[in-house]
Amino acid sequence: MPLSERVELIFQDVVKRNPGEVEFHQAVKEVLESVAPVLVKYPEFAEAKIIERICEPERQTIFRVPWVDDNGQVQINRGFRIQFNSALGPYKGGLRFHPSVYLGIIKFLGFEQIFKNSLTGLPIGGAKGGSDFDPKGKSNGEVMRFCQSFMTELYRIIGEHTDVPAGDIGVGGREIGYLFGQYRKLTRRFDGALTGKSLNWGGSNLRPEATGYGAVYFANDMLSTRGESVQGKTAAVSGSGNVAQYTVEKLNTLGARVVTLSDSNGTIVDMDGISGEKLAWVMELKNVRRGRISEYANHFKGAQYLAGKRPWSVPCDLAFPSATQNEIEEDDARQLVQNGCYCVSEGANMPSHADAVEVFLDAKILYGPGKAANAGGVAVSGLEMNQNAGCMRRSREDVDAQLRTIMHSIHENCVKYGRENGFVNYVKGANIAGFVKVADAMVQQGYV
Ligand code: NDP
Ligand code: 2IT
Repeated sequence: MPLSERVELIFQDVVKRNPGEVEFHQAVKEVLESVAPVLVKYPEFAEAKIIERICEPERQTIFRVPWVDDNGQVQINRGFRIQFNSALGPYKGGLRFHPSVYLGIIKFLGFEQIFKNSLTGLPIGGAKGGSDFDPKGKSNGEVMRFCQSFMTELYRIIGEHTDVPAGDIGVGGREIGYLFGQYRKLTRRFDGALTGKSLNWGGSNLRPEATGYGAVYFANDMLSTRGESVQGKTAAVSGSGNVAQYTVEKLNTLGARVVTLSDSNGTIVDMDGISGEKLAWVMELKNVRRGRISEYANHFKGAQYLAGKRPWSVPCDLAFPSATQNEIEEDDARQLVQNGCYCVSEGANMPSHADAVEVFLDAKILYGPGKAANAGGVAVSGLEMNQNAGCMRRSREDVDAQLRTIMHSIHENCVKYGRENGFVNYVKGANIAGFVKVADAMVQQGYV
């Protein structure tokens, strides 16, 4: 049977075994399409059934999370941890708290994480977890009680050498604090079983900044292949959370002009640029007051609010999708390209729909997929694990230098595996480079 037919059958089996999990199917399809053509070079992968095994999580845990709200009512959420692949190291990946969370979302994120973590060059496997809990509008007390209940199950399956969760959508410094407190109480251990911790109790310098900074470093590396940089360019950023904020900060520092931010209700457009003092205001709005981005347009005259809209109709040179999956659809991608956007660096995980990816690749723009462009976050988490294990802390400068080196080497690997007649297909490059390393490790470790 021709190889592509075999891979297609494996994919059909994945769909059958994981019914309704459309985001997971989307993530698997993209990776299999990239790696299928190179599999002829690696007959040992077929013999060891690497593709079949890599699509099946090593372990999946689903649990009940009961908690009591401020009115004394019992609430019940569902918790997940998908420990997808540990061939390269302990499971590693974030926790997402968002009402849209279900098995298919956590599985797609865990699957992507395998290849992303492999690309960082650090010894970390792939996992993801979370809950359908919605932190929006909840008091600190409610968030704390939820986190404590969540950890009361999770602590059994995590640990510094086993599985090391971190943040993602809806899980930032506050949530990691409550989760770590409960972990420490239940286990009587103070160790690096979570990353994204606060600086004064085991966190790493630059972890909050790492994903956003990394996505900008990756854009700069892509632009350098055309003798350019982000300096002087106009950028559209989506989202207004952790990744978006530090993407804007780094773009400002490097001399770009950021004209948009958004949340799930709409987009703000500020053609003068969301610079220094305005960004500080956004950080206070989102991280302290936990307000909505629409308030920006009331506060800063000259800015506009596009209710219910995404940023992609605003003309830009560079786009940094930093909110959520499938936030760029085919029409959005066409509009971006038509308006002159020629570099997309994904801070979010799988923000471009498969049809949108096709548009970017057909237009031969610089398109950096999430598993490469946003790997800076987990890379600095890996450095946090390393610092915790050695009971030491690296300086901001040291971590930043390592982050740049890691992003640079991810870029080099994408170019190495993704070059096609003078064009770099970063999707293919990231998927193949990430996959081959994990597959080799799986072959060497036997059928487990
Ligand atoms: P935050 O919770 O800090 O911010 C999320 C932002 O995205 C908010 O502005 C939120 O708006 C918006 N958003 C969330 N869901 C949706 C939706 N369904 N539609 C539109 N907007 C939405 O999360 P992060 O910044 O940490 O994460 C953003 C993205 O980056 C995610 O895809 C995440 O997986 C990815 N990522 C994060 C890393 C990290 O280190 N934190 C590392 C690598 C990738 P609203 O307030 O309206 O919900
Ligand atoms: O998607 C991601 O890479 C993250 N949310 C960060 C994971 C981590 O372990 O730091």
